[in-house]
Amino acid sequence: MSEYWMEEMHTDGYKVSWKITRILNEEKTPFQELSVVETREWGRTLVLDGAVQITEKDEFIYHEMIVHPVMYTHPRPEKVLIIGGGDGGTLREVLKHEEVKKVDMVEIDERVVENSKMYFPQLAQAFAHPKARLFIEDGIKYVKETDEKYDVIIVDSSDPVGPAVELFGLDFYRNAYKTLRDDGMIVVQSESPVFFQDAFLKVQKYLKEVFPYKFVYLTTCITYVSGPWTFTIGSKQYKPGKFPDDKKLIDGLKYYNEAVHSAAFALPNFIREML
Ligand code: AG3
Repeated sequence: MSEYWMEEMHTDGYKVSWKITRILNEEKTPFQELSVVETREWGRTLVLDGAVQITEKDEFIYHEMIVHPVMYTHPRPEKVLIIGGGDGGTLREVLKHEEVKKVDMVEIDERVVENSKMYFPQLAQAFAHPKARLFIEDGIKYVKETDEKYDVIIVDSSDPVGPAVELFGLDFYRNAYKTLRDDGMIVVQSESPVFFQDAFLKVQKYLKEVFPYKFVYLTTCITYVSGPWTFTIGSKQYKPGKFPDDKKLIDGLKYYNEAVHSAAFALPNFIREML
């Protein structure tokens, strides 16, 4: 029987191969190329424009780490906006916080949501939650035009190619600032500081320009094959260094805990020097 391998390019000189046991769907959406494949090592996997976004086996790391540090830092994150995140994983984690009253999610590509409902029901079930509202719309336009104000904005974008380019831009962060309450916080996935150094540096520069406080933290998203993966927080008031004394950790998380929270903000020298 022949073997099928999928290749993912990281740079012109570095790629990773994945053994595929089944192709479940391949389509061209109005915004990007989308495929869902069954991989030998990581289970079901969603790929957008050639870059792995989630695998069944390790999506919990990225989703817990993009959500919980900021949600535990803000004392009352009642109203949350998610930009992107069409698979539903970020929404699932946000809804674990009981103080949340309302989550609006703005995803540009309806096909990502539909594919998630079909192939990743354990993530997409979050869309049915009564506190969640989904808008199929451009997140750039949404923050520019909305009069709503949020406590927390989470930007769960893909790499800065295709539909995500402007989510790494100064105008977007300015509009996000305006869309936050006076003590609001934003967290953005800010890429690998090794493979996507330009994007990482751009996020640092712009968030510093727009927000009084900025913090970088790290995790290891195994299947982004990156070593450290970064998230960056822009904050109007609160500082995230340590897990708050007056909150209780959610039961059943697989990655995040009080110690991981503090440890994530420890940066190696080569990253510190980039800030
Ligand atoms: N968003 C970030 C994906 C970055 C992947 N990059 C890569 N493999 N080069 C993931 C969305 C999950 N909700």
